[in-house]
Parts: sequence; structure tokens; C-alpha cells
Amino acid sequence: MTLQFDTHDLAKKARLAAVGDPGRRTVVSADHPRPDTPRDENAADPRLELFHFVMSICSQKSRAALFEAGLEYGSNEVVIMPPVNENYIEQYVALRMASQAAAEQPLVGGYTGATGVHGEGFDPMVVPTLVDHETGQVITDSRDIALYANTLSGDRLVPETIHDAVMKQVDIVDGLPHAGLFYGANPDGDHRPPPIQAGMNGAHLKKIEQVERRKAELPVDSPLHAAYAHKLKKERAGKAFIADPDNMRALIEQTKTAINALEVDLTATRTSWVTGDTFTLADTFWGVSLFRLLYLGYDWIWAELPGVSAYADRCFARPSILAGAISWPGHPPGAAIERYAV
Ligand SMILES: N[C@@H](CCC(=O)N[C@@H](CS)C(=O)NCC(=O)O)C(=O)O
Repeated sequence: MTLQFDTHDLAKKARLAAVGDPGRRTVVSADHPRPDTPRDENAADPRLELFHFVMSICSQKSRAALFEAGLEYGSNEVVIMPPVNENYIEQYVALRMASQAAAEQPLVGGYTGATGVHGEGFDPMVVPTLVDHETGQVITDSRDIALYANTLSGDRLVPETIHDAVMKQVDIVDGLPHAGLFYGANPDGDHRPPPIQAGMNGAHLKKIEQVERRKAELPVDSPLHAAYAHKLKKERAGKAFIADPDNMRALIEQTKTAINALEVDLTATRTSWVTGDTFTLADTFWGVSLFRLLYLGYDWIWAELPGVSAYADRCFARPSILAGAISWPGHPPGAAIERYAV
């Protein structure tokens, strides 16, 4: 089923209301991956538009996948950090609510620490969001965005012959608790870079305040009240979740298990990439994910794993991972950025 909305109208309203600085509205492509070509607001809309944020891991996966697919898109950088939270602006939420995912899934109500959609429900207020003006679709999840890019590219990211092996890895990465490891501290030694430790201190509470503020500004009869109410439930659950050291230890254990399994897979295949000699969406997702873990100081997990260590370095040199994640301008500083960004 394809829902037909006026994506031009919805995306334009979201762009103008939620991307405060026109300098953050650009056009990006694999040939020109840096967001420094200003968008001509009077020109026809590019077919694809992405709403995203520099250090959102889901945005990084989407940008890297769009790069691998060789697709051009209008780049709309939404600041998601409190107290700015442009992602809570009504027009942006309205755009996400026009997606098929919003129509099909229950609204988010809980917190798992992961960023994949399974188990939490539909979050109406996060990035990334991809708009395809040609088909009238709004795609609201990084895995779906990557698969959409794959289809448009004629299966460049998920070759049909190795589809199941690639998707198995993609789903492992999608289930990793990246949100929890970013917002919450390791109770046995917090190695997140100082700007992240400072920025994440009390972050859920700050998000709750911003959602409440935006909700209070909605017209009384707005159909979006439920979306805001559900986001509040998730953020309250997240605040309680990361405050419990046992929860944080469980997330770290889960991550260790996945990385150990990756070592086993890499050792078994003895190829450059996780499913063989071809770089695929599995490597795009793993590369972005390993870089995030490195940035947050979790690379001790694979320090003694030669397969993952070498694989991580190969991934970090891949142009799509560099362009979409590591070198995207505006990333907060940290040892990993200094070492790998170009
Ligand atoms: N399932 C979604 C999750 C998206 C998500 O969790 N986005 C985070 C950044 S990676 C976000 O926008 N957080 C802002 C907020 O919750 O206010 C996806 O994979 O795209």
C-alpha cells in the first residue's frame, strides 16, 4: 500500500519550520558528499529529501547507505539536541505522521535502549526521515531508508544472491542498544568523550521538558497530541531505564555478545567484508555502528579480537562511512574523530 500525501507541501513546511538555519538546507550526492551546496528553495524539489542530524547514528547509517546507492538528496539538518529539539516541531512531526509506518504501527510507548523499531513502536519525533516526492512516500526508519535506497539503486547494497546473509547482519546491528549506550553511562567506567558526558547528563529530562513545551503550544484540536503523549512515555521510560546500573550492564553485555559473534563470522568467512568480498549494507551498518562504539570508548570490547579490529579499520576507511558518519561536518570532538576524520 502506498499512502499518497502532498509530500511537497508537508516537506516544505517541515523544512522551513524545523531546519532553522537555511545553511543547513543543502544538496548532497555521492559525487559531492559535503553539505556545502546551498539548496535553491525556488527550484523544483529534488526527488529525495532527508531530514537528519550530524551525530544521530540512524542518520549516519542512512547517509552512508544513500552514498553507497549513489543517490542525490536534499539534505535537511535538524538539530535534535536539547534544548533546541527541532525534531519536536509540529510540522516535522506532521511529516513523520504521514508515513506508512505511522499508519501501520502503534505509537511508541516504552524504551529498550535500541534504535531499531522492533519492540518500541513508532516514534513520531526522531530523525532520520526520507521523503520521495516521486512516489509520495515518507520513510521513517534508517533500516527502511537504507532498503529504499537499495531498491532505487538496483540492489547495489543488498545483492539478491546474498540477501539473507546481509539482512541477518543488518538486523543484528539494528538491535544493538545504541541509544542506551549514548545516553547512559557505563557504571563501571564511563569513557564517553567529555562533551557527550556533559551533554547527556539529564538529557532525558531536558527532552521531556521540550516535548511538554511543544505539546502545550499545539492547537487544542491538533491531531498530534497523541504523538507527543507517546513520546513523553518513551522519554520517561528511558530516563528510568538508564538510571539503573544493571540495565546499563545488560546493554554492554548484549553489545559484547554481538561483537564476539561478529568475530566468529569474520573468522569463518576470511573475506574483507562480513558476508564475502563485496561491501554491502551489512558492512555499512556495522561500519557506522563500530565507529559509534569506538567514539563512545567501547572499543575495548574488540581490542583482543583481530578479525573485528582489522575489519573496523577497513570500514572506517570506506568513503561512504567517512562521508556519511565520520567526516560529516559538525561532529563533536573526540579521539576517534581526530584519528579517522578527513
Ligand atoms: N528506528 C529509528 C530510530 C531513530 C532514532 O532513534 N533517532 C534518534 C537519533 S539516532 C533521535 O532522533 N533521537 C532524538 C529524540 O529522541 O529526541 C531509525 O532507525 O531510524
